[in-house]
Amino acid sequence: MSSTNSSTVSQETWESHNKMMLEPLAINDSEVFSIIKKEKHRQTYGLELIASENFASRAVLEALGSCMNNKYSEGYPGQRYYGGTEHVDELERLCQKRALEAYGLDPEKWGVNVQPYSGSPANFAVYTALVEPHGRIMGLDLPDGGHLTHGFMTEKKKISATSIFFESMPYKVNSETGYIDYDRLQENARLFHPKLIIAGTSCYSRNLDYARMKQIAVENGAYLLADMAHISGLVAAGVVPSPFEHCDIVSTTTHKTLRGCRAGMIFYRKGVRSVDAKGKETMYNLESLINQAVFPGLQGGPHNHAIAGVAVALKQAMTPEFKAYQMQVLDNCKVLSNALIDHGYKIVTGGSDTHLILLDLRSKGTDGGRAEKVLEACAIACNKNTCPGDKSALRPSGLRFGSPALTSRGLVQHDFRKVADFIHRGIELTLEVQRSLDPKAPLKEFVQALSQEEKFQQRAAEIRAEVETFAGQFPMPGLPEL
Ligand code: DSN
Repeated sequence: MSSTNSSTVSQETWESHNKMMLEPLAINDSEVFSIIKKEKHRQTYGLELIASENFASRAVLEALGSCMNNKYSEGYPGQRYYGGTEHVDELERLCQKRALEAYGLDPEKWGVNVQPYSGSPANFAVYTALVEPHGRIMGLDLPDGGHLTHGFMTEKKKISATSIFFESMPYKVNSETGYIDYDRLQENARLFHPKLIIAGTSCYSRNLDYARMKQIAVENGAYLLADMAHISGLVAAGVVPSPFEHCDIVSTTTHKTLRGCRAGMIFYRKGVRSVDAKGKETMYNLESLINQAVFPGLQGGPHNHAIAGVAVALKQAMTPEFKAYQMQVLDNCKVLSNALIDHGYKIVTGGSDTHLILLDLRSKGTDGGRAEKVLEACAIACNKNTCPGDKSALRPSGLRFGSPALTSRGLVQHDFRKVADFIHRGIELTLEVQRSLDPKAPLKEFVQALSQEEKFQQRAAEIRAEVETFAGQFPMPGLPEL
């Protein structure tokens, strides 16, 4: 319907405005459309091995791209600061219900906040709720496989806001074995008296000992927070140990192994926290503290389109197909690990219980930064990562690989052997480029040689062409065009 002459601007401009509002992206903004198409091509014809990434399903992306994007609804279901919230209330309650069901949680004993914008805000909300300013937290050190938001700082500088606003003391892995040193964590916790201990990782390939960490937390009167962001899909499928048995709070992102859209959730316990020798009960008081920390403490209106996408992902996570997918994720990761060991590589801890591995390149005489660049030139996406015992985070020795994204495209064991072969060829090329340079040549010189010397360009192009043919065979989940 067109408007009449009563519009503020000329009728022609107004009609053009109304047309613009209905145009598809390809017509309306060909520049952004073409960038998205290029990214889609990269994802489709490359090997996506970044352990924290995945490919969301079509249904998740449809919910994410829906009209739920348009609605403000500060507050919680039934208590909003805006009108017109009946449907977002229904959606948020559905998402909460599915979140508890997906992890087999009794609503009398657990609650969940599904409003965090992502994992970092979720963790900051937990600290804001439970730890006073400059209160003490202990998380796995980032160079040992922890996460920035677990209190990361260096000797020279407090890097993460979680180390600026809270006092952080890291725990470490054993630099020989690569496994978390729980004895040292216990000793240090006895000295440091943390208010909160974080059981969570972003580059650690083994199951965590939640029972041991709970014991350490109880000994110090600390809360135990599991940040299960990397493994939340594996936990939902029941293929790795669940943190819910032992932890007080569980935070997560929703887009890694859980395979939803980018968002976060915080689960918190309700009911009795502890009973003393005289039988006196202390109750948890997490629900209001955490809800208030998320809103109005740190966030404004929830991203209702993201909550819609998460709700869809959680429904999918309760299906037998999702469990089969997660079992395949674990098997594919083991195959990748073993195939790389067969090619002569060292894998930190010797393997994996999860969806990721960390390949240590020190014995090969190269490092993660250089290998990452070559693999990228070969259409293989992964990331450099520090290895236990690395002297400098500026020259990380390892590469982190994960199986979730490619498994979502249907790759199975024999495909992952082929993936390992491609990685091996990329690393061989890395060593060749490196041999052509002074051993102390900086990364910039390495990248120049790779991109400018014809023989290296040609080798990378050959591998890339094979990778693209291989990857292009597998279907890509998501929206058909975008
Ligand atoms: N950046 C994510 C990862 O790659 O592990 C964690 O937030």
